[in-house]
Amino acid sequence: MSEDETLFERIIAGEIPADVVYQDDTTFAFRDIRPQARVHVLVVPRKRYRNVAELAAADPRLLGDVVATARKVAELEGILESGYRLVFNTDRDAGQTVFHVHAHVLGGEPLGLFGA
Ligand code: DGP
Repeated sequence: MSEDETLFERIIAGEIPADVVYQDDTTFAFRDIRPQARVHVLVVPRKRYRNVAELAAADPRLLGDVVATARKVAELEGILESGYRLVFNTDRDAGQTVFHVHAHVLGGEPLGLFGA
């Protein structure tokens, strides 16, 4: 198992410091170390799946927990009304670098259109 594969597990365990925004029984949310927007929080399930495709196939309820936690983060960050973007980078072409599924919660400012 590579360092990247265990990184978020070590953050969840408190072995690597992180700016934790929210946590509950199944999910964990902390600020991205390289923010791409004024608000940039990562939401991960405590249980590790490689990416959102594996999570969706294996445990759709847990995927629902991740999306619900993203909403909670938006509420806590005061961006529920202004809006936010959820991104799951999935494998090579999407540029996924940490292979513990995570949702990027991005907002707090107008976000450019992507894919254009
Ligand atoms: P992705 O490209 O979707 O796999 O995004 C991984 C994100 O993880 C990237 O935006 C930077 C973030 N990241 C990497 N290492 C750390 C770390 O040690 N702490 C925190 N808080 N974020 C990290």
